[in-house]
Amino acid sequence: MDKEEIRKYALDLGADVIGFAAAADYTSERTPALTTILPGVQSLVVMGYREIHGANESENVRAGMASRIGGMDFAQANNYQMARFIEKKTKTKAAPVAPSYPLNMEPPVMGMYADVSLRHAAFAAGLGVFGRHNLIINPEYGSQIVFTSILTELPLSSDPPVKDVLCNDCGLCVDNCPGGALAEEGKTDMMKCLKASQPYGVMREIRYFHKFIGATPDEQKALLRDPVLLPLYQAQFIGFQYHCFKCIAVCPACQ
Ligand code: B12
Ligand code: SF4
Ligand code: SF4
Repeated sequence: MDKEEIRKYALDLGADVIGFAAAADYTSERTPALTTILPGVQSLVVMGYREIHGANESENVRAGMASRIGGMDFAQANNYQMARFIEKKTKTKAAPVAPSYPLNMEPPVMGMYADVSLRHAAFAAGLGVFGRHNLIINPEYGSQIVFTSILTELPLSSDPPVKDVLCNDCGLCVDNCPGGALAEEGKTDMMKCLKASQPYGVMREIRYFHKFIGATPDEQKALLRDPVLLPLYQAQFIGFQYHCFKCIAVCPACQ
């Protein structure tokens, strides 16, 4: 099976871009070795999906979030299909990796690092370069793009790297970040981003339950009507939330 057959299948599935990276060209210091996932890994197939701009740019947080949930489900299903396609056609092993979650939540990782860094995978597969927002800018679709990847045992060569400078250093991502998470160049302050982009995440839940545990029975009754409880309840079944898309929505690169 050659790259062209895989590329065609990916585009037929609905991926907007696809690239290949030899496992040796994937460098991500903070994430585990790829062999811990697939011992015989030789290459990564990386697919990219343009995001829906109207949803990401909307002031209605549910629009962006609904679009992201749909996009993740679509991308995850395609990733699974691609892994099946490769295994069936080639009789080699393939391992699809999650577009975001599940993450390793055990200490010391605690959800901070994925098993495969999809930004570094996309970079190695020639699908883009890092911008000031520490995300990958794709030459065709800019910053509003998400990635998935499949580890394979196929000896595929890396696609040519993107050589162009795509970030013009305009600073719009930094200035528009509601959490001030991008102030330091080359680093996203994770806690600041999380506070702004996932307001009903685990930290809020812990604060709520701390308050609940220390309260009198009457205060506990009142806390059951606290306006924060319903969004926390909703977050339980929706899963991780995305309430902020500013750093990608304001980026003019490749638009
Ligand atoms: C955990 C996670 C987060 C966490 C923590 C981020 C973190 N520590 O990296 C939080 C919740 C903060 C987060 C936020 C966001 N995320 Co997020 N996140 C992830 C996830 C699941 C794992 C990331 C990871 O392992 N990071 C750890 C390692 C890779 O980071 P690192 O080694 O420290 O490298 C960093 C720096 O060293 C620096 N860096 C490294 N090399 C270079 C080179 C240059 C030249 C520069 C400038 C910087 C640079 O950039 C890296 C990222 O900060 C990935 C999916 C995945 N599996 O990769 C999505 C992912 C990175 N997220 C994504 C997105 C879109 C977002 C958000 C916009 C939220 C949203 N609404 O979607 C924000 C953007 C924040 C930002 N501007 O950085 C996309 C990015 C797509 C893209 N175009 O690049 C990914 C790839 C998901 C996907 N399937 O596409 N995320
Ligand atoms: S997702 Fe929002 S809070 Fe997080 S870095 Fe981007 S702009 Fe800042
Ligand atoms: S908003 Fe401007 S500074 Fe930020 S990544 Fe895009 S082009 Fe670069």
